[in-house]
Amino acid sequence: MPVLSQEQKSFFEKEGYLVIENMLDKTEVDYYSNLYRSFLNNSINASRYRSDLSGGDGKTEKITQIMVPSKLVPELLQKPIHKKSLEIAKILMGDDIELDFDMLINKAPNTNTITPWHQDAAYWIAMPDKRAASCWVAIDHAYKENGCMWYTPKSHLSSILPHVQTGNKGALKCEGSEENSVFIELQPGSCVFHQGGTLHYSRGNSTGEHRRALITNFRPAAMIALEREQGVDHTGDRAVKTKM
Ligand SMILES: O=C(O)CCC(=O)C(=O)O
Repeated sequence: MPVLSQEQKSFFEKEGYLVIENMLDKTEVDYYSNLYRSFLNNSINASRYRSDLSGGDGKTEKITQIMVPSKLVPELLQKPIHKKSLEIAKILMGDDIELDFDMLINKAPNTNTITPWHQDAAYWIAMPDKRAASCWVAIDHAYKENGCMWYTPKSHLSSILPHVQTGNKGALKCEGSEENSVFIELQPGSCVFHQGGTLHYSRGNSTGEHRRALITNFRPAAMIALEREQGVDHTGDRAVKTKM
């Protein structure tokens, strides 16, 4: 059972993000690394949930996004990332918090393609209860040169900025800058939680290795029910759903 200090909880509330080192041990990271390889090389057929977040030309996949991997491999739900990140999310946001969706995001070697500045809430329908967080777990060492995450502290305390869609059905984008932000380098198996309103981005991958992350996303059970009533299960096209 993960334990968080009061300091960690208030940091998450005030700054909008929180790093948790070593959530997984080496054997656990190896399990995800092998499974991830099967997703990327199509031994697991995820074609209906797979797209290029870069909104590129369709020839070279630069930023692979595979939604809801646990629908295709349900055993994931019983594995350490899902179990531990849910426990931490409940500690951070309350006992009514549940998993909404999960996803894989990989930056392929030498693709040099940023994930634009955005707030996740812009992707979602407006919900009366705004509590929401993602847990971004590094499967590979994540550092500046391969596209680790950058966050703008306290940005979740302001409202949602105007977002536009990039490329061909690509990622959403708003104004943001590295200048007033922090970068979070992570060892494999470490993770960072961020809130639904926290402004974030990552640089492109200019290295010769993959930069793989598995992300779990959480919100109140009642808000997940509201989304499902409206047909939202995070497998549809990317679009701006919440405007300022
Ligand atoms: O992995 C990335 O580059 C972007 C991830 C992201 O935007 C997210 O997890 O909300």
